[in-house]
Amino acid sequence: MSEYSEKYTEHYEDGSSLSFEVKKLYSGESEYQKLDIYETEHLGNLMTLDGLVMLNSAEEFAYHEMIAHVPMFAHPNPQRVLVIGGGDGGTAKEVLRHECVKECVMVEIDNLVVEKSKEYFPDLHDFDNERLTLLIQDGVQYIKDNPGSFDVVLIDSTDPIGPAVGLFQEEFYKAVSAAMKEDGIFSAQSESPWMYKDIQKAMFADLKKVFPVVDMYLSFIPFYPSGMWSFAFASKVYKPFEKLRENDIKAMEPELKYFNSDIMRGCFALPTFAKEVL
Ligand code: AG3
Repeated sequence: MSEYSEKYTEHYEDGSSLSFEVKKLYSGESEYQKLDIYETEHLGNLMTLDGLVMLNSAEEFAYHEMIAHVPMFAHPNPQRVLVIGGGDGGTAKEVLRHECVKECVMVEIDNLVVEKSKEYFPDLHDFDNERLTLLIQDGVQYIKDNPGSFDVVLIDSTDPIGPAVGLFQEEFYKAVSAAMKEDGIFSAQSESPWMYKDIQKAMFADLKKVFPVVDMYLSFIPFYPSGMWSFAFASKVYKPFEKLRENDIKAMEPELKYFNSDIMRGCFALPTFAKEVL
């Protein structure tokens, strides 16, 4: 066993970090980023990209259920859904739990993440689902080429470094809006209010230039810095609870481990220091 750490450099300069006892299973590099996979003692396998924690198999549900089900249940009838990034397949798997979804298109730039997720995270994804269309290409370009067709768009990216930089810009959000139907809903991982406030401020300011409804919601995710993580909710028309599919939430609840109808309402409650970002 050795120790893997993600340093809290953005916020604390005292060298504190998030650490796991690990055994390395895989290490490789694609043309986009460095991918490492470790085995942990109690939390299953752990994936990092460019040294940043993406997920572990025991706790991934706190991220994937929340990025997917909040916007999905806020939409009255999501049939066509687009996932940008999310190469491990976890976000698309949650989307496909919704029976109303006719097609989930997942656009991931880096095939290495998809391949290694298949190998090391067998329960995380639903890649064989016939309603899933998996494309290995640049999501920014895909969005530009496919206007008007999606009910829900989800951005499951890494931090704004390397291949994800373009996913945090106003120009991209404009293209996302154009790719959405007139009542479309969007969500994206939006970092931690404790650690990445500057990124958040820029991101939410850009989203507000493009979408009439912009809000932030939280999940408590032990494998990310600070344990408190946020998501941006943006929409062309509907507010989060306006068209809430309450009965569908009740029907899915027994399958899920984090999301439920109380969380749907409660996750938009923000501590005062986080609210400032909006
Ligand atoms: N998406 C990455 C969230 C950002 C993590 N940042 C960090 N550790 N500093 C996760 C991919 C899961 N599908």
